[in-house]
Amino acid sequence: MSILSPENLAVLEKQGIELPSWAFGNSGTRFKVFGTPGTPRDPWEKIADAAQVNQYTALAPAVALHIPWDVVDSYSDLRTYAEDLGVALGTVNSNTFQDDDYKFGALTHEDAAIRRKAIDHHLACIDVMDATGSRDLKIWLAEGSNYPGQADLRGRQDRLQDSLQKIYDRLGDDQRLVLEYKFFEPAFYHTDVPDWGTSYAQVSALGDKAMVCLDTGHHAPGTNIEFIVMQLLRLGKLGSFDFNSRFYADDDLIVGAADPFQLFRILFEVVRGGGLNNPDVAFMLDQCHNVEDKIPGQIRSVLNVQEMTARALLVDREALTAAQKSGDVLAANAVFMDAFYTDVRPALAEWRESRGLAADPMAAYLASGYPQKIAADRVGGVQAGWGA
Ligand code: PSV
Ligand code: MN
Ligand code: MN
Repeated sequence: MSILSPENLAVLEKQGIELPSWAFGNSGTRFKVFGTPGTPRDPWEKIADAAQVNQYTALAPAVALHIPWDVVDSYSDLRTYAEDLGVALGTVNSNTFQDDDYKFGALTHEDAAIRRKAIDHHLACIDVMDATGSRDLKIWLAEGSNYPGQADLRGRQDRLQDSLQKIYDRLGDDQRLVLEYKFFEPAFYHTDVPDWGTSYAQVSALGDKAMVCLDTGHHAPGTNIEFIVMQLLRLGKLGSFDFNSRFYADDDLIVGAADPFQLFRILFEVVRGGGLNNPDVAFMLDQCHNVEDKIPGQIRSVLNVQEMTARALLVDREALTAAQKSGDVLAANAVFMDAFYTDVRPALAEWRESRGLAADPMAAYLASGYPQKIAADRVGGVQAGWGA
């Protein structure tokens, strides 16, 4: 008998993780961008590659777009193209960090004309969402200051609220705004949305259609991220995850690669807090593949999330609660660790086969001929966007 119960398999079957279009482009550090043969040359090819990930894993039913990195003439054509390949167009990410006008801020800028330009960009993103059928507008702001005294911290917070309100007011009934926080970078002294508390305060003032986006790589080292997950779920304001992993800063490495136990702890709080397969909580990746191939990198990522979700589902919640209530510290910890140390990979492979999928999605993709085909067909792949 499988170690995964029919109930747990039914939960896993519903899991969907949105892929970032930019994961399929070339990316790198400020030192060098290494190209990969077969890198997509346009948004259409990024979506075709994302569909491969879904084809072999049945885990990645949507692709997030980034505007203007993914600008096309017709978003409804792009939507049809994606749907024909079995994926939906997901979150639309705005970009106010690559324009000279935004050197000293966008939604927080002192100059009303620059704020207006940044607001209009977000309204244009919502137009894109109308055409793609996307629900979420994700806002990450590269705004802040480098030197004490450089900026009016309070004034910027007030202007941010005002700008966000104007964007929020344009959302359709079924659309949402998710505000992503990050504690540093590109600014180094202060950041205008540095933490979950600031994001929570800002989105709470907007209304029910505004939520917090938690990017796992956007916290100071040592932060207890699962506590934040618990708190945001408790408050009903966890709108989405950007999953990735990090050793040092915002490394954007494959989720679960740097600290699998942290991913387990996060997913346990998701399960415990009712966030799994909850339509209000979007699971997304936000990663870049600098040295590894992109499609296999995304396959590895979604499988990591699936494996760790399966382990989180294995926690014996009854035994855990009993140990917690009786103050049995070591028994409680043992129940938790037992699930973490359980290797679910053979059971997942067997289950995949029972659903007509390859037991080993990575091997199946590598044997499919697709990597060779795109390497031969595509010349001059694009950068992910950061260097663009
Ligand atoms: C920058 O840190 C960032 O990685 C944010 O996490 C966004 O989600 C992403 O870029 C795309 O704009
Ligand atoms: Mn992110
Ligand atoms: Mn980031």
